[in-house]
Amino acid sequence: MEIPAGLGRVLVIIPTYNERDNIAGIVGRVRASAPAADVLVVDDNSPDGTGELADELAAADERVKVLHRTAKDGLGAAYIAGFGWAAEQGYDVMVEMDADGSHQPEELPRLLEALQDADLVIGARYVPGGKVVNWPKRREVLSRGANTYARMMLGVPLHDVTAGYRAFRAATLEKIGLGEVNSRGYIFQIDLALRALRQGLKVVEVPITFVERTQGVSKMDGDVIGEAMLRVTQWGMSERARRLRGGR
Ligand SMILES: Nc1nc2c(ncn2[C@@H]2O[C@H](COP(=O)(O)OP(=O)(O)OP(=O)(O)O)[C@@H](O)[C@H]2O)c(=O)[nH]1
Ligand SMILES: [Mg+2]
Repeated sequence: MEIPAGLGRVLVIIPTYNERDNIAGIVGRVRASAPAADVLVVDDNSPDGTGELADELAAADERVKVLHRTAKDGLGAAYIAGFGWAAEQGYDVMVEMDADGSHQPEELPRLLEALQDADLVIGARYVPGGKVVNWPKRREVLSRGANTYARMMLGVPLHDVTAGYRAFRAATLEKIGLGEVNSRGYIFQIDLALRALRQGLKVVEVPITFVERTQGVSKMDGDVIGEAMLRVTQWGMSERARRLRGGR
C-alpha cells in the first residue's frame, strides 16, 4: 500500500533480543506490507546472532537499518534509543512492532490510515473486532485483567493500554518528553499512553488480531507484570491524591 498522504516518512522500529528465527520473516513482511516505510532493528547484542542477521538484511536492502546496543536493557530503553535515532534522521512517524509475529505487519496500513486523524494509534486487542490467537485462556485473562485494572485505576478511556503495536507522530513523541521516561519493561507502554493523554493528544485504538509467537522464547515474566501493576497502583493513587488536594 501507499503510505497515506500527509504522513511523511515512516520508520518501523523492531526491538530484538534473541529473535534469530523471526527477524528475517518479520522484516520481509513489513517491507511487503508497507514498501515505502523504512525499518530499524534495535538489537541488544543478542547472544544468538540476531544482530548479525539484521546486518545481512540491511546490506541487502537500503530501507533496512540496524542499531546495535551493547547489552540487554529492556524494551523501553530500546524503543527510546530507536525514537532518538528516528528523530535525528527526520522521520515523521515512528511505529513500534515486536519481532515475534504477534503484531502482524499486514495490519500496519490500517494503523497508518488511522494516524491521519490522530496523534497516537494503538493496535488494540480488547476492543470490538480485536482478537488474540493461540493464547492459553489463563494468559488472556491475566492480560485483560491488567488492562481493566489500569483503566479503572488511571481513569483512562483506553481498552488496551499495555498493547505494543503502535504508530506515533514524531510531534507526539516530542510533546511526551521522552527524556523523563525511565520505565523499562512492560510499564513503558502504559507510561507513554498516559503521557500522550495528559498532553491532550488524540489517542485512537484500532482493532488488531494479536498472534502468539510460534518461534523463539518470550522475555516476559511475572516480575514484569508485577512491576507494571505496582506502578499503575502508585500512579493511580498519586493522581487521586492530587485531585483531592484540588489540583488537576
Ligand atoms: N532490544 C531489546 N529487545 C527486547 C528486549 N526485551 C524484549 N525485546 C523484544 O521486544 C519484543 C517483545 O518481547 P517478547 O518477549 O515477545 O515479549 P512479549 O510479547 O511481551 O511476550 P510474549 O507474548 O510471550 O511473546 C520482541 O521483539 C523482543 O525480542 C530487550 O531487553 N532489548
Ligand atoms: Mg511477544
